[in-house]
Amino acid sequence: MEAFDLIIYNGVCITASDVGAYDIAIKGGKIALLAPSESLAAVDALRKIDAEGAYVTPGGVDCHVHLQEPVMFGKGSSSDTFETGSRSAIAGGCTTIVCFAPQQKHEPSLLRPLAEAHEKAQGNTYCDYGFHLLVSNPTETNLSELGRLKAEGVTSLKIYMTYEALQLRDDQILSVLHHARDHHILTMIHAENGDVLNWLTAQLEARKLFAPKYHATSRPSALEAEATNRAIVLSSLIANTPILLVHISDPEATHRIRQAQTAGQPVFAETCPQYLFLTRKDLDAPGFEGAKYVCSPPPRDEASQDVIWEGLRNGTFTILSSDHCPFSYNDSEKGKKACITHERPVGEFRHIPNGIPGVETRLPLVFSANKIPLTKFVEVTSTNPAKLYGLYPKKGAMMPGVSDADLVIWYPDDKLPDLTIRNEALHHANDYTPYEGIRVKNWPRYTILRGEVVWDNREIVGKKGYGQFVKRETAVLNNVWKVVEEQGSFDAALL
Ligand code: DUC
Ligand code: ZN
Ligand code: ZN
Repeated sequence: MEAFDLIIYNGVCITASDVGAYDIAIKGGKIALLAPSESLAAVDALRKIDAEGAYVTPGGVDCHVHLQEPVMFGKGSSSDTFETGSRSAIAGGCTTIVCFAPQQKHEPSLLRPLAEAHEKAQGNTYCDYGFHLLVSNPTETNLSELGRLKAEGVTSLKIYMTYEALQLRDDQILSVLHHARDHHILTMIHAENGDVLNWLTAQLEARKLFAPKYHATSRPSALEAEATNRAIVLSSLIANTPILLVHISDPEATHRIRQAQTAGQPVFAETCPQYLFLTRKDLDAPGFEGAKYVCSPPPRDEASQDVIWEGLRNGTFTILSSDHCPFSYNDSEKGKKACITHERPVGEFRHIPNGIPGVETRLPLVFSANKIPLTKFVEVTSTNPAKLYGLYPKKGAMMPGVSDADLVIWYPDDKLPDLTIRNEALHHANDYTPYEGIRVKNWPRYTILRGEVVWDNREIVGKKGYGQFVKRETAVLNNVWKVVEEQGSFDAALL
């Protein structure tokens, strides 16, 4: 019998802390061994892959993915199912996604949305997956279910400060943070001031300004900065409760987050490729085309992109996720064009479904940009998400005997295929990508999930249903929950 299932030799491994030439042996879906380069080339294995000098990284971990959710973000519903979204993930080197189990405003339970999300995903995914609970009805009864959620491997939840279907008041936010703290559950916060944006939207509409570009006008930076600051202040009242501010786009918000981190508050932050590669000028495309870039918060300007890159380099941003939330452009029933009517040929920006696809392009775009060191690239796209969401070191690492054999082998420089992003070459169900025509410098050549090659030279070879639900533990990043245990309670903080 062969000693190993798979050996990858002649590669250069990159982790969040190191770059080095190592061969990798895989057995039973786990990393079994790392050994000096070429030392395993002659060892028996069921399969061997010559990395030909290319980089090998841990599989991508994308913890912000919307799939098969009800209508919540404008008029429209997602074009991707768990099947197509997770297929797109592996084609872009992502081996684990964490999606949302959305609670509707009227729902009297958190466990039911979780059961429904399981039903949709079970047997349908190409990559491993987990769930965050999206909490929109935070009654005491509902929040008393957090302990059950945690036991089921759901150790994070998301709340919103905007969207009619989801927006919480400040007192509700405090209740969520308080309960989440007791159960060591991480709270993700979508920080935009919903009341202000509703008012601005009404002002724009009164002036008959309906085109897609006014989406950005209705959601100015100040609105994100204010809500970010409010979220930080509210969380400071619930001592040591960690929060994660998701999809940050704005320099002022970034600055406020950095300030809180410097003061020792357990504030984490996420950004996304749309705030590094798109700007609000994209929303200004002729006619209705700008709708292809409508997401929230909206892309800002070039100067903001520089601040966001800087925030990745200096550690303000803990993770970089896709916020994959695709709506087809030409679909006039449930896509972007659902808001076009006879009277409004450029649609109505308030109804354009908010969201863009990105789970497949996230790693190639950021890997290629040359703006952060490769170790930082691995840290923010794989290792830190795994640590923050309780997946580490099973995911996001290459620890022999411990980590799942989830890996990406990139192309060696002399074997690069055509690397211009084209929607027709992507694997989601969406009819466009906002990154059409961008040339990237590399792309995952092989994606390996628990020792199985699932993406091989531009071909999906994995099987639907191979993806497994991953029960998550609590966050280990910065020892956040240890601090909560050691430094006392909510009541002590008030006194
Ligand atoms: N932002 C988006 O663009 N889409 C989904 C939800 C969100 O917060
Ligand atoms: Zn959000
Ligand atoms: Zn989102």
